[in-house]
This record gives sequence, C-alpha cells and structure tokens, in this order.
Amino acid sequence: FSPSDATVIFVLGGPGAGKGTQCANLVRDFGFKHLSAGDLLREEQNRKGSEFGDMIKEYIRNGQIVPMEVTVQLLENAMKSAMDHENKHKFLIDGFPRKMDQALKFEEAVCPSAFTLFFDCPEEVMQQRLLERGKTSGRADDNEESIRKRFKTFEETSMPVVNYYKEQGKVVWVTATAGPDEVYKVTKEKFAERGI
Ligand code: UP5
Ligand code: MG
Repeated sequence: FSPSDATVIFVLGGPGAGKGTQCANLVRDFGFKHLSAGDLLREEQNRKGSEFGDMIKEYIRNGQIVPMEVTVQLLENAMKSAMDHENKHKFLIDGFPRKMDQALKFEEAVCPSAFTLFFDCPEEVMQQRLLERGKTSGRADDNEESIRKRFKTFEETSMPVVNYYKEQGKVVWVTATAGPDEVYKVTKEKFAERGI
C-alpha cells in the first residue's frame, strides 16, 4: 500500500477545542483510523532510544511546533502501518498541519487532503477545559503558562493554515462551544453534506 491511496481528513482547532473527543466519535461511527500528531510525538518522546525525545519535550512544553520532518515521518509511518496491518485507508489526522510548511510538505510528499474539519472554540472555554483536564491528564502542557503559549502559536501559526484551506472551500467549520454530544451532532450533519 502507498499513502497516496489513502483518504485524509485534517482535524484542526485550538488546544482543547475537542479534536480528540470528536475523532473518537467519528472512529466509532465511520471506521476512520485516528492519528493524533500530538499523541505520536508524545509516544516518540517516550520511546527508548529516540534521538528526538528531549527536543520534542521542550517544544511541547513551550507550545511550539516540532520541526515538520519529524512529525511528517511519524504520520507517514503510522499511515503505512495502518494500511498494511489493519487494512485501514481513511484517516483523521488530528492536530496537523498546524503550520503552513507542514501542510504543503504533507500534501506534496504523502497525500493530498479531502478537506479540513475545524472546531471553532473561544479561548476562555478551551482554557477552562484544559485546566480541568490538567488536574489528571499528566500532560506537561496542561498548565497556565504552557496553555498561554499554545494559544499564541495557534493564533499566529495554525490559523493561517485553516484560512488557507478555507479560501479553497475545503473547510468544514463546526462551532465547538456546546457539549460534546451537540458538537458531534453538528459534525455528523456537516459530514453528510459532504457525502461522508
Ligand atoms: N472536552 C472536549 N470537548 C468538549 C465539549 N464539547 N464540551 C466540554 N468539554 C469538552 O478535549 C480537551 C478536554 O476538553 C478534555 O478533557 C475533554 O473531555 C473536554 P480534547 O478532545 O482532548 O481536545 P483537543 O482539541 O484534542 O485538545 P488537545 O489538548 O489535544 O489539543 P492540542 O492541539 O493542544 O494538543 P496536541 O496533542 O494536538 O498537540 C500538543 C503539542 O504537540 C502542540 O502544542 C505542539 O507543541 C506539538 N505538536 C507539534 O509540534 N506538531 C504537530 O503537528 C502536532 C502537535
Ligand atoms: Mg488532542
């Protein structure tokens, strides 16, 4: 199998917008393979013998974007593995691309995206969710200082990616302020409009 045979939907949204939560719903109902770039980076960070562990740790704590070569490679490997071993070829790529260079590189070198699912949520709401989750998540970036940095990176670096795809008519835009069930209901309706 080659990644270019895959169907890829990018899932974007600010930190705590609910990307992971909604991806789990979509996996259950539509059989997508869910690949979270953040999860893959955290796994790589913890992998014994990884040459990138310390670097990834620093970037994540500071809410900065890890150099794209690392992330694109992790995603490509995970896609190949899912295609070869699980016979999955429909992917939700969660939390990626969050910088223009990643978007261009991935679509050129791995696979073009069908569209981007974007969860739009105000910062106050996201902050509250993340601080609540931070009580038990163990995530090194679920603290006030890291959250502030993540929001800044999201606005300055990741929103341009969303707007780039929006200009091409390739964004499914979902307001993500309500509870998880309501957000999912709207997501499913919009997927149906796209023929999914
Ligand atoms: N929750 C979810 N939906 C809710 C709702 N509708 N109402 C009420 N509560 C809701 O949800 C967050 C919390 O909110 C949970 O407790 C949930 O129950 C609740 P979740 O679904 O986890 O939101 P998500 O958007 O996935 O939040 P996450 O924290 O994962 O987003 P980030 O984008 O910040 O994290 P990610 O793991 O993608 O990236 C982390 C870091 O990795 C980045 O900051 C960056 O440093 C690095 N990174 C890269 O360098 N490159 C990449 O390509 C990707 C990541
Ligand atoms: Mg997530």
